Amino acid sequence: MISDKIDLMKSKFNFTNKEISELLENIAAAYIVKNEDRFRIMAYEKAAGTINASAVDIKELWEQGKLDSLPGIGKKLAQYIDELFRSGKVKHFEQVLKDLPKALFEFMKIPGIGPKNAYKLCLKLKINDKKDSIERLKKAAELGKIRTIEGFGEKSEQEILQGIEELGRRGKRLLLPYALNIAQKVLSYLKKSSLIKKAEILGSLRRKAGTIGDIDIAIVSNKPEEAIKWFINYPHKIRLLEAGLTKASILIFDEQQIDLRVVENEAYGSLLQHFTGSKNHNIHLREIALKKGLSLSEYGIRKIKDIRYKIKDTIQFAEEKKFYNYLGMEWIMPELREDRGEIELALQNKLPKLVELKDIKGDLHLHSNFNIESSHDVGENSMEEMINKARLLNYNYIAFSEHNPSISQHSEKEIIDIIKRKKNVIDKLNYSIKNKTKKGTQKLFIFNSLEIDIRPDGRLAVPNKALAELDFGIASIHSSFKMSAEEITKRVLTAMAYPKIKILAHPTGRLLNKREGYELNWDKIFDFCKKNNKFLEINAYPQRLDLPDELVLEAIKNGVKLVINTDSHHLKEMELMKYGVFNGRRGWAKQDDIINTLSYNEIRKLLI
Ligand code: DGT
Ligand code: CA
Ligand code: CA
Ligand code: ZN
Repeated sequence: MISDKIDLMKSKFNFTNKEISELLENIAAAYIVKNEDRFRIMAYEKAAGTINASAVDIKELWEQGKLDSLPGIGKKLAQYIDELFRSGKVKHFEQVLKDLPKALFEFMKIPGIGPKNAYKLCLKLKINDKKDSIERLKKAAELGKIRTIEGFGEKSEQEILQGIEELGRRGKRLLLPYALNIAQKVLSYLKKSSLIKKAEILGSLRRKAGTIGDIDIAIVSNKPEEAIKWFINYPHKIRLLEAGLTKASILIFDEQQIDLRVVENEAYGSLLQHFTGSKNHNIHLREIALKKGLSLSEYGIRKIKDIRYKIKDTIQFAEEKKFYNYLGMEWIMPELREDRGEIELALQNKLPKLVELKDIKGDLHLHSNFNIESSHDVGENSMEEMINKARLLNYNYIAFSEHNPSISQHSEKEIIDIIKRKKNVIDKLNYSIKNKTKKGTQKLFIFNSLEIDIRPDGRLAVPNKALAELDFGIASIHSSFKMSAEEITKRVLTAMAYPKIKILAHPTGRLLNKREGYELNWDKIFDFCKKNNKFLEINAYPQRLDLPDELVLEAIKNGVKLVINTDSHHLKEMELMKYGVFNGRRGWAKQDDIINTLSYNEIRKLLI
């Protein structure tokens, strides 16, 4: 094992998670262009996704010799990453990439352009270099050159222009777990100094948004200048952006910006409020304050009529709660501060009590390594291992929801046989768990489920006879995204009308920083779910967070019940549940909006 050899290694090469993830994605793309084996391509895509969403620094894992603890990183890949940190490059990767234009990998970043089309564009437009490649592509589109390329039309030309625009808007935003990890490290560094009495994460990170622009931190210190000095000496700093008397900004190794504010304890509450945002929440709050003749700032609340204004006249708040109370409202949970109606409710003391991680009693979307032949995207751990993990998480129930066997590679009979075999295995597991569980200890129940592809026409990718073997089914879309909203809505509703299907997984298909979801007619979907007892998933996987929080709120307002699942393909991923809970909270989900807060007996009635 490589882990023995590389113990306590140090590398002079500073590859960030993002860079490694991009490199692996490029390899996957190169393999797609070269029509390589599907499974190999998927392995690279999966690894890239894992690294991108990882809360832990890959370099740190490598230093500790623990690369193989990452989901989706097999032995071969671990060796390549090892080579990368030792020598700054991977010979095999260079081989794979050497005859491909660099511009290809730039074009791939444009939403809606896949590797094959990107490659075609490079060849036909004769764009090779990375530099200016996007501008040149944009020019070509504007001049109507793209529609003349075989396989492209006026419509795709327009889509490319839109995609380029979106790429510009998107910028680089961090996924929540990664940003949280960085912020916590900075926080613990800050807390090491006796100059710093309190420290807290603010901004979008405190609001638990799915992606984070920059990291904001507030501290309390009686010696602000010295505290700032300590901050800007953070070991991972690569550049100082600004340092003043009460604030400073630095860039750290991944080009990530960290903004720091310092106050004395008496004004800490106002500062927290101000820099938690969101901007829209604060704007609305200011309007309300104005009507009361008050003006808000990071220093506190001031009565406007007081023309002899000096800082002294500002009412300071050490506690954030008191700040909200002064405005006649209850304290608002940071996740709610998006100006979606939370201020109105706070004024009436009617904010919802949001769901919490401890309310979650099970996970209904798990992929074990159960051998469903030729299914894509198989999990890495055995059912037994996942069951043990579920016990550690104190769950009452889980569902194994592997992907359906591929219909192109199996006869109906074979598919039915595989599903029957899985049912047998789960029956046995349930039986043995029941016998082994000691009296008085928590029982764990296992549902026999399946994640079933919704085909382009809405039919499910398994025969009805196989469906009959399941406790319930989860439907989801994994291909043929490009349809009109009406078509895709009809497609989804056709699938959900199967009595066995209870859950629609990752309902929009979005991948953060990568692709927008498909649009559905949500009124129709919500209406259907409510009338027919079907449930929409909040997929907790950090790159998905799907349903998005805005839609969680809409779903709940329409009386639709949701389920928060991790979609784990590895033991470790079962710990990602909290990100789904954050996302649910941002969409105002209460405990009774989420079905996997129910007891086993209650949820069983809903699903079977
Ligand atoms: P991000 O960093 O893009 O993920 O989003 P935020 O919400 O963290 O935004 P950021 O870092 O620009 O600012 C942090 C909070 O500070 C923001 O939510 C609202 C508040 N804030 C107070 N004054 C201002 C201001 O003048 N401009 C902006 N943009 N925000 C302000
Ligand atoms: Ca921020
Ligand atoms: Ca900021
Ligand atoms: Zn899945």
